[in-house]
Amino acid sequence: MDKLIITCAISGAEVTKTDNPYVPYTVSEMAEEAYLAHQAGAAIIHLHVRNDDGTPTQSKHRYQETIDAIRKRCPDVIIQPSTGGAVGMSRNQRLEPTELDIEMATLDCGTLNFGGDDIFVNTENDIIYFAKTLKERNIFPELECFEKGHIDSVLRLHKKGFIHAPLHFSFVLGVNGGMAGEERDFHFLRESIPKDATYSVAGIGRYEFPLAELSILHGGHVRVGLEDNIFIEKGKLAEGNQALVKKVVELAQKHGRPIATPDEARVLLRFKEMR
Ligand code: KMH
Ligand code: ZN
Repeated sequence: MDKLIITCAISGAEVTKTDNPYVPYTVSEMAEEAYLAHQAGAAIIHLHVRNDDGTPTQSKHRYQETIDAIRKRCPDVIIQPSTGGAVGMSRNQRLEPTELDIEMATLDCGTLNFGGDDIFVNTENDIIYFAKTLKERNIFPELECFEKGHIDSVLRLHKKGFIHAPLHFSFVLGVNGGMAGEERDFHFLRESIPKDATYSVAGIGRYEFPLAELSILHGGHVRVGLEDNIFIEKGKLAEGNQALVKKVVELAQKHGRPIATPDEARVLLRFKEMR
């Protein structure tokens, strides 16, 4: 089995310090959380940025400041800005960080309810537009799929030439409005993608570690972080992103799966083969 690529989603756009005081807002908090996660074994930092008051922003200036601060602390880590942003943001707002010198970003592959009255909108034209923009800017997309229909959309758009190989999926499971993260859901999704595609799994809330372990066992990769889950165990808040990454590393050790460095992750995901 390949080495395990761990992504840490350090901040997200929705979770707040009221939920967990370790959620980073400021540039220096972001850099510290990214550094600690990387030290523990994260090869990729999935990044949303915030204003100092915690409100989400897709400002390319704020991303640049944050990326510079992270690169100062851990120059080799892969930084993966979000193009999902927060619910309600426009296409152009969401794409702002792709104007920067980055090697990877998310590409959200379908619309879904997002709890309460929220809808996370990703129309087919949005997906095509985002895919085209990332391709033109030579940015490697991680294909965020919140349910099986999103995978089907990716495969159709790939066939039509809008989404290009190498295909690297992220199954984000357990969002209120998306697919749950039970074991059968995981198997259904991993069996639905092409044999030469890679995938990572992000379990929301209580699904985080059970899905991480399944993915470790079946050759997939793993995303954890305060964006997805604020607890280290039932009822106990995680004391930062590092604790969540460490727990995945322990699971990987238990199952004999070594951890990939950022450079090994670049090779495993085939960054150089973008075509
Ligand atoms: N914050 C969510 C609305 C992504 O980063 O690409 C979208 C999200 C997905 O987190
Ligand atoms: Zn995100």
